[in-house]
Amino acid sequence: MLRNFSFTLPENDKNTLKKTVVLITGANGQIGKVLTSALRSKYGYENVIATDLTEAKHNGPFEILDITDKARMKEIIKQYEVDHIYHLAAILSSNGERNIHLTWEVNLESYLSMLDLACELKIDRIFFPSTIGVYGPTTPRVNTPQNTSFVPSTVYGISKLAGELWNQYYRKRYGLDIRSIRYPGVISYQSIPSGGTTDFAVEMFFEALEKGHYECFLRSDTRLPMVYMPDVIEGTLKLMSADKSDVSIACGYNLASFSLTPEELFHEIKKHIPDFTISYFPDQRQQIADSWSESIDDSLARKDWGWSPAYNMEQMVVDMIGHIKP
Ligand code: VAH
Repeated sequence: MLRNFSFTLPENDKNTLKKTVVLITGANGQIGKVLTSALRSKYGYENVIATDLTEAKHNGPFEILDITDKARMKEIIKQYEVDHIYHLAAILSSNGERNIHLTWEVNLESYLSMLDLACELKIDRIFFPSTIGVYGPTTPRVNTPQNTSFVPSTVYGISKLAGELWNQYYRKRYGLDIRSIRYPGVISYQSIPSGGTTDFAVEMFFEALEKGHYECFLRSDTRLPMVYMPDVIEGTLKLMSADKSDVSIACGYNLASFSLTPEELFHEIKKHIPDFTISYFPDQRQQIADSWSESIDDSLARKDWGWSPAYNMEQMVVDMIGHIKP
């Protein structure tokens, strides 16, 4: 005979049954778009709340959020009972120079408000994307160490470096679990980035296929570190799921994959599109690129949480063309 019984879960078990809810800001951006769908595959569509300034097509919950609006940010975090935040909203290096005060407000002040909310609302984990933009003219350009001289020359770099320092401070003083990566230039086929200095490496593919010619805004021999989007996603999720005890720093981890010059990328693309031509008209972005490094020592990321990129430049080019061509 079946017996009727009921039981109440102890408080701890209830907590383990709660699904992780993730909030992502800047979800319409180059990384945001791809990361949102990766997070949705991992945590379930309804558990990832995408936010940005304007509505875009998203398969799951979406909220309009201007990150300078702290009250709205708090409302959304409370409404969805958010556990993890990926704070991708930012103004990039080239656009940042056009409005330095807005860039500081968006990239730094809004982030500080978010850190305060994270303490108040007990957010479990935060991801803060930093950048090779924190490097500057005094930073060694080759094999840039994790800890070295940082005197960034753009407001983007200054705001990201300050963000990294606040990460360390909030981790030490309030115990916040903040994780961060210094992304190199990110190459992807899902969208064409704008407002950055490394954008040429994506634009070149689209122009090669659409027009057969690309006019590059950097000098042909400007060597910069790059990473392909699948590795960005893999690495970011790996860092965010690493054991807290393995994450030794809250400022940005140096991250490297491959480095390239516009000329090298051009020749690699030309192997697949033989009629492709290029011309060079360096603009003000050249100065920014010259202040960054050309290769990076990422041994700490490899040691702490197992960073290991899968794509080299040749494999990335084949994959990019395969996706854009159709
Ligand atoms: C920019 N893509 O060019 C960004 C990036 C590596 C630099 O943060 O501004």
